[in-house]
Amino acid sequence: MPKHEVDYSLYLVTDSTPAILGDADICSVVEAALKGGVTCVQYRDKTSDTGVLVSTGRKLHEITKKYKIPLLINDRIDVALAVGCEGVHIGQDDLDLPTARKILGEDAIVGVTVSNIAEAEAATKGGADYLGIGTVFATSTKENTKSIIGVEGLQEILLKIAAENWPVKTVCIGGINASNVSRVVWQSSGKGKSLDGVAVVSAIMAAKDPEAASKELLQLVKSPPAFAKSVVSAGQQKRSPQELLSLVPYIIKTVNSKKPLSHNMTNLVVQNFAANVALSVGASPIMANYGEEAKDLAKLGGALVINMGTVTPDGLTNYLKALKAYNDAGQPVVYDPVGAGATAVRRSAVKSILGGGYVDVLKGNQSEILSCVPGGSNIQQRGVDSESGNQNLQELGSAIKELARLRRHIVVMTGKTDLVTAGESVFAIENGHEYLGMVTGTGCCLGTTISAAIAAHPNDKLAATISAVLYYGIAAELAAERPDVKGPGTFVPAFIDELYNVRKATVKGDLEWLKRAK
Ligand code: 3NM
Ligand code: MG
Repeated sequence: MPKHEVDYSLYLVTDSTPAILGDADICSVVEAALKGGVTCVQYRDKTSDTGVLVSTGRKLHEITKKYKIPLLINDRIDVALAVGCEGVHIGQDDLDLPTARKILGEDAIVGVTVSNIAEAEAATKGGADYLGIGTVFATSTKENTKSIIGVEGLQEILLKIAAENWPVKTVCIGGINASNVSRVVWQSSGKGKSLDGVAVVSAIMAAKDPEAASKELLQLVKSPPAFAKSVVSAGQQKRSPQELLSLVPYIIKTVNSKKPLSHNMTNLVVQNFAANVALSVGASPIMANYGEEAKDLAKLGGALVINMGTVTPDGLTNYLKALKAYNDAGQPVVYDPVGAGATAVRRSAVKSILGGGYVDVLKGNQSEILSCVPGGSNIQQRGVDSESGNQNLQELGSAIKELARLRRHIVVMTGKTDLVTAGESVFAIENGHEYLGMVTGTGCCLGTTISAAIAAHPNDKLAATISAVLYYGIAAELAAERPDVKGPGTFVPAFIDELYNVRKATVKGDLEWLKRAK
């Protein structure tokens, strides 16, 4: 097979250590994997003597040839030459690429491990056929991996390859398994560039049934994750504010009739308030912080709110479990990165959550959202500028658009003007009242309100999110203007009343309140 026709979809890297291979026979495992659909094999053995490497390599090559699948040797050019297989895979600390190419010739496949853009550029320009990009997730398979780059680091490299139009194939490696592979492939792609495949060691080599494991992985590599079907479409983003506004009553009415589950993993301060807001907007709240419950709850057709206001190590583990459960079920998730930039713990939690799954809506105030920009935001770094807050709507709008495009989700940035975008237009909503900023938990409860709306409208999350923001802001105005409201304290119960009243009025067809939309 000419090397440009090689299919990298499911790339098996072998391991001969007892921890992974156990007492299985490497040739039998590889053959089973090939039966299951593995498309490329790398023989990687860091400890055996050269004689063993060559004899095992030859046996493996007999097998891979039967399946017309290329065999590559990790690191050892000499072994590859002795075996006469299709090529090698070299790491950054191995023999350099030009020398490997010179020894093996143009027809050989030479792949290179890279973990950043500079390495990717050097390998591509040096004539690598494919890049093994990693380490994506921490893995016990390889000791001393240099850097854990996450889905974000992987995507950064893929975006560069797309931008430069580099003619190189790509696979990712490190901690890839059946539970994350669809999501990683989907999330890492952007600007028309996707991975050509994934490389795995333990997910196949340590599997009880390597054939079945390979079959499953191959199918997952090629299928989008459950949540991908309801990502905001280009067409949905093109609608005018008027068109979206006309959908608001319908959205509120559907929440009312569907009574969707709003599963809140929220902070200690606002649990009670959030549950009452959920009830007022017509949702059915459950305040469940234990991740194990999420698998069952995700089947109930609701949405999850992850609010990391009082994050703990346990809490983070629970968020990640719940996030995965909702992603697997294709049910929507709102993420509220409370205090995102405030501490190292929170900055790291943001990374874990955004790298650990897909969130449909990211909602926070200006500094929280800017803390979610990979590598940090310019706007924030200028410091004093953040003082001017919402003055700079243009700049903030561009920042959140970029963020929304990168992660293909909706971003809601709250402030005096609330901004909502799915990556194309930025919608600005001016409703609300200063009392919202004077009582705790109103931001968190907006997350709950959005969760109710997107749970009821999973196929139009943009209109649902905008409706929720508008409804929430107007209910706050109506509450604040009531004669019985004298300040933030009396505002809270009035606000809960007005969320309820506005919903009931809408159901009856009374849309007077909506005239306040601005
Ligand atoms: N190379 P598993 S990570 C062989 O980052 C290898 O370059 C890596 O094993 C890199 O699929 C890795 O079991 C091990 O996590 C991957
Ligand atoms: Mg190496």
